[in-house]
Amino acid sequence: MTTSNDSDGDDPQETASVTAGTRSPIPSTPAGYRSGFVAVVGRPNVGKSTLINALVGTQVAIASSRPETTRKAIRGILTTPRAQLVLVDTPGIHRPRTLLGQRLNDVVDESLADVDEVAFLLPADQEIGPGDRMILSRLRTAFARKTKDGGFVWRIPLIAIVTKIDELSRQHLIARLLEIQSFADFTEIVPVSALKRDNIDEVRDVLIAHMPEGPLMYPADQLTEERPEETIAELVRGAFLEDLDDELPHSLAVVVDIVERPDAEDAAHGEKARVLVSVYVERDSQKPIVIGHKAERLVRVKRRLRTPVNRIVGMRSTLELHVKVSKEWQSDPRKLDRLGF
Ligand SMILES: Nc1nc2c(ncn2[C@@H]2O[C@H](COP(=O)(O)OP(=O)(O)OP(=O)(O)O)[C@@H](O)[C@H]2O)c(=O)[nH]1
Ligand SMILES: [Mg+2]
Repeated sequence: MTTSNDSDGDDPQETASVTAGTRSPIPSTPAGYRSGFVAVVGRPNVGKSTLINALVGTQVAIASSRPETTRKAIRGILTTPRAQLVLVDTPGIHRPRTLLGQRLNDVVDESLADVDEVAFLLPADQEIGPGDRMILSRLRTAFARKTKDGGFVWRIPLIAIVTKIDELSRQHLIARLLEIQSFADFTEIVPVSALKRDNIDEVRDVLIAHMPEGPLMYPADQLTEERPEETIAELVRGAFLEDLDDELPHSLAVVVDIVERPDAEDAAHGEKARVLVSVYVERDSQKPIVIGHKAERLVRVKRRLRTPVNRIVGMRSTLELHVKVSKEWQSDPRKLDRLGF
């Protein structure tokens, strides 16, 4: 076990901040500026969070190889000299099996209200399936108007983004693009590989081109709309997702209980902020797995998160992880409420 160098960030560089506490003022908006909200929707695991992170240029949303990673409508903010896009990450749309799944679907419905544009993600390496047809019909209900001849017109632009194009050959990609073109009357279709950063700029430009004119809503250096507590909770959950295998990740819920900053004088004497985090599992038997042999998993997660947590808090911080059991929280409405779902 390596416990050395777990000293919670002694490098002052680590506190250099892009997301730290103080925000710049919002400057006046240039003429012709475009701005608005983009809902990013699609089946679980199609690459929504990965694409948003690639567009924003930093990790605002956690991504993992497991379906149903995203549980909250995280908003990533992309600001360019021409436009500001607020990218609303959504949980993958699926048929719910648990109360948690049902609430995740409600999150999607809420995040669809009031957007200016929809990005519908379809993976290049899979055929269009019933999940995609269900999403399309929900989008029609929310965003389409019936025409006299029985067809539909979209009230807002619907952009198809074909993800994971690194997974297949050019020839197969062309066939997939044609299939997607006949699937729905998309405003535009853009292929991308977020993983290889292939065509990211094109995705950005297409999303901007279809945005209405509007003012800057956030300072140019703000990358997410989450409170620091929420961002840290997601980072902690993401670190455990990476570190754990199999079913356990679905049982995890993370809440930041408090971020305690020292006053100016104590901070000047080198006192760190304290970040108290509760990590909930569903059963007693899961607790030792999350903690790890001789607490090595906790140590590993803390070490991995030291720099990002320091950045978010805006100063050197001690991350305290407390693993607790909240029996069957995924199907208990009161517990779901308390955990913020
Ligand atoms: N090959 C390849 N894999 C990708 C690409 N984009 C995302 N992935 C992988 O696909 C998996 C799912 O990515 P996420 O971004 O978490 O997907 P999501 O749509 O947000 O998933 P949910 O939140 O569960 O709905 C991860 O293992 C990613 O690394 C890509 O461009 N190419
Ligand atoms: Mg996601």
